[in-house]
Amino acid sequence: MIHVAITGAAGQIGYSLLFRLASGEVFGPHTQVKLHLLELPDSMKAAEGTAMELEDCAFPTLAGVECFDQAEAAFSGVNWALLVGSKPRGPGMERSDLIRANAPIFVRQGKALARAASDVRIVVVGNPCNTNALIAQHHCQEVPATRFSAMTMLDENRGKALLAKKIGVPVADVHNLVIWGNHSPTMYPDFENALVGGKPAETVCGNRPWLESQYLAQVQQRGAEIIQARGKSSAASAASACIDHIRRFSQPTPTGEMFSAAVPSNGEHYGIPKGLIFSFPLRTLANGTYEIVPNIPISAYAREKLQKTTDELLKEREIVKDQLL
Ligand code: NAX
Repeated sequence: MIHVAITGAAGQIGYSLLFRLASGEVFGPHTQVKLHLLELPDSMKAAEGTAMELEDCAFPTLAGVECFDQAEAAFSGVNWALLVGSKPRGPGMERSDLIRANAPIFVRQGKALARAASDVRIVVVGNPCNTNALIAQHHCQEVPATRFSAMTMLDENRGKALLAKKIGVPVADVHNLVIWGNHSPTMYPDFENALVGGKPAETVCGNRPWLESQYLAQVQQRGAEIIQARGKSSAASAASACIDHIRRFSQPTPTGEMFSAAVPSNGEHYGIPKGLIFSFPLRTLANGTYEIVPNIPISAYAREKLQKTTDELLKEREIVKDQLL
């Protein structure tokens, strides 16, 4: 039996995510899943409604759903904690305001995880997800740091889909599109190391100026483009990316492949300062751990992009330094 806690369960990502977790598509048709839904007291009714709908699906793999408004109770004995809930950016709010507003949530949830769970993997989706993960991990020293990650899989999926569409190939032909750094407009979708049908993406695309300008900007700004079109932020695609993220960490990565997620830097790869939650190329190993894929060629062009996103993460860490004591 796998226990999964989802924070912000009554939100729009929660509503897309929960049914897929319950259906057996993530943990397989022979694994029972118990869902722990965490919400703010004001949203408990909505969470309970979603729990009723989950039961009404009669998924054979769903062992039960419980709703909580206390983090420690929700995290008790969970194997996965998906930290989706966070404060949204209000009108006129700067990114630094958002960082500060969310920090206390992740201090509390980090501490609650330390008390309530041990064999757990934590995935932070709620924004600013890298820095929120940094805070939660800091307050949960009882769990190995490598169990914490923040989601950049949506950026990877967006980058693959946009590239496939431009070149006119199926998205399944695009591999190894690594997202480096922060889940923010400074992220770097590494088209220089991506492959299309086994060949360098740049060669197949044949249009470096497009890759450097429109492509990069479109991946980095895709979230804003969706908000403008839909009037709401990405939800089903974010939930889908979260499913991909869990799967990628649960199964050995095929030889020659890699995927993107933000994990704690151990200070040994690509010059990224130790401790930052930074999106790297990763590979899951047969024993269930992962490694940061070493020695990927980094051009001078890419180095400049990595530096920019690193600087932003260092600045974000500085903004929340009083929450990291
Ligand atoms: P919603 O506003 O629809 O839902 C958020 C839910 O979280 C609400 O129901 C709220 O009551 C709950 N919540 C707030 N604080 C909580 C707390 N302390 N404990 C438990 N629940 C709490 O947002 P939604 O569209 O679902 O997005 C959730 C988060 O994902 C946002 O921070 C959003 O920015 C972030 N995203 C992250 C992405 C990524 O790639 N990492 C992409 C999609 C999305 O933008």
